[in-house]
Amino acid sequence: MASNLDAPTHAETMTDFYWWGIPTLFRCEVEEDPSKVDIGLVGIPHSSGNGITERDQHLGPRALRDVSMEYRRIHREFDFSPWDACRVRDMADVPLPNAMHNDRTIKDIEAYFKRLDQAGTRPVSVGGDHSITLPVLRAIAGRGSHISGEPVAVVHFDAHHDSYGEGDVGEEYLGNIEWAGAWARIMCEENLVDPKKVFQIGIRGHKFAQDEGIYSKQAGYRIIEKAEFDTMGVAAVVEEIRNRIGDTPTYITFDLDALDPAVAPGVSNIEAGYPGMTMGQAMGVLQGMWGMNVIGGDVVCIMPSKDAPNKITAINASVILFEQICLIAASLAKQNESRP
Ligand SMILES: [Mn+2]
Repeated sequence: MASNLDAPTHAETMTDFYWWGIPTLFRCEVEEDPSKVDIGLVGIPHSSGNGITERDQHLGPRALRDVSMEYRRIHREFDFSPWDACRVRDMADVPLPNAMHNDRTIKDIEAYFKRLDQAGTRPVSVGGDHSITLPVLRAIAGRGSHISGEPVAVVHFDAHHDSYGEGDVGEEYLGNIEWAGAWARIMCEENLVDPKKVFQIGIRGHKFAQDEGIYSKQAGYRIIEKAEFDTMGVAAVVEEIRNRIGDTPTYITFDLDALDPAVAPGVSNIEAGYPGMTMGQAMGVLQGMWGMNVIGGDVVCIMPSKDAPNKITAINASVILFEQICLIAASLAKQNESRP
């Protein structure tokens, strides 16, 4: 019988093929030790923060590990490879032993991200429902955090405000306090953000309540509803983001329902009735943020079980994650250059 002792290994031969081997986010190496990671790609398979709309949001990280394998790219617009600029690693999933209990899980997620904050590892998370953004911000934003040390700016893409509370939808949602529609209020109540530097972009659809979004308005968030976005155009939106935020540490959170259902059908709270963002509009804003001090990001609310057969929602989610990774890598590269 012929010996196959000299047969090549997977690591030696096949790593460039997206369809081969064990899927990781963007084909990155797996590394759970934050001290060895500059940008940590983290799965947060959580769905009890929005438990009655669609529950399969916890399947998001698995879907993105599959689809993003094919999207390990070099940025065409900026001729930039984030993979060469810094250590981008797949840090696997946040352990969620209380997954069925949202408010306990929010604490588990925060504890996990505090380890990243201590190490200075900037996170890019794959949700999960939108309740995951609050515990990430509690770890990396506001006074006492290592990564920012001050209230941060937030660029929030969404069809919905997610700042719901007493004035509109109610503070508690079927027994959950820190549910997927409350994070954008609580982040301000806890001084994790500078409300004048919070953008809510892409809000659309008929209202849930007469005063829907009242917290956002009273807090002073800059709300750019989709209708206003369409009047302003991408360049004006970018200009306003850059002017208002400047060098303030900035977090990007992207609910895929900000996109039009035609390009993102697999989302948990599909918003029909007014056209959502095109990928061109979303990419225009994200690429317009090049050079800003981006400290982290997430993409949330993907529903793999409702995606189209060609997985277009997951593919577009990969593209948005790639932009976030590039923005953070470029910001880290800039920081290293300016260091004496
Ligand atoms: Mn939403």
